[in-house]
Amino acid sequence: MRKQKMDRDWIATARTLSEALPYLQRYTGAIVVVKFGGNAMGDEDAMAEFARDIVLMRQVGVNPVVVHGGGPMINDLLKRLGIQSEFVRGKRVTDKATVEVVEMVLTGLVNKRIVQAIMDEGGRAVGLSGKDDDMMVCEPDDPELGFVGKPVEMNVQVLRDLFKAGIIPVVAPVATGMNANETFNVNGDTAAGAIAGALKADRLLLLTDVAGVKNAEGEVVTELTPEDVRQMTADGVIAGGMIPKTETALKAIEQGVRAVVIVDGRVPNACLLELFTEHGSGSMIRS
Ligand code: X2W
Repeated sequence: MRKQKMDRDWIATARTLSEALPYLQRYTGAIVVVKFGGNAMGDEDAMAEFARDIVLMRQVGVNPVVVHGGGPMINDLLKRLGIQSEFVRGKRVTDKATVEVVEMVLTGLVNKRIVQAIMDEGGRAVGLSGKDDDMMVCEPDDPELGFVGKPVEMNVQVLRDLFKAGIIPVVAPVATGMNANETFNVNGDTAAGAIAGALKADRLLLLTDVAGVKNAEGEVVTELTPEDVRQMTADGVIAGGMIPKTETALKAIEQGVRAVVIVDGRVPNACLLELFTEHGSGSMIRS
């Protein structure tokens, strides 16, 4: 029903849409890889809001790829099965029993949940893992970590085929190896970086639960060059959990990704804020 009553600021809503036009035009046909971590998908509302943002991206001509994590969900099932698990330098030590659980949880439960959320918002999504069409082929990352993979060969044609069909690919970070019947557990950020690099994506958005990269004074830096990142890492200003993200960012930029943004996923509609407004969100790394 048409409403004449100004029960909320509809004029501002229309203005917001109008102001978005130059951004919408800029991103038409762009490839945007979004890493959606397990911590960000906790509640149903956050999942629905994320899915809606992704569907909106697709609707305005962007080619989004969702690469997800699911660390907390893997922890839950390992615990229920009585399997101990530990992390070394941010990566899960993955033995044979663990890699089976990782594959079940990521390619099953988590991947399908995201596909369903996107479908519920009126998009079209197809779930894949790095095994599908040999998209991501890995070598062991480090002998200490067992079946943790380092991507060494990427075949992303299947993603381009899905873009052409108007379908949003949702990728679980589980990969194949050089030998028959190998399965590797890949860190979600690493997988997103490798996919963005192989696609030479326009943007890689790493959704996190922190405000962004902070300087020595504790303030969020909104724009950094790879050189700034190297310097801040050498100075110990970038440390802990931020290191895998900034390392992923540097590598992706080397491979031809135009910009990587470490986005504060706790902010409502964080992806839209980053792509379609002047404001942006989090820290952007580019040359
Ligand atoms: C991760 C894969 C999932 C992931 C793991 O086993 O937890 C490695 O650590 P989040 O939610 O993005 O942390 N793999 C090797 O990255 O999940």
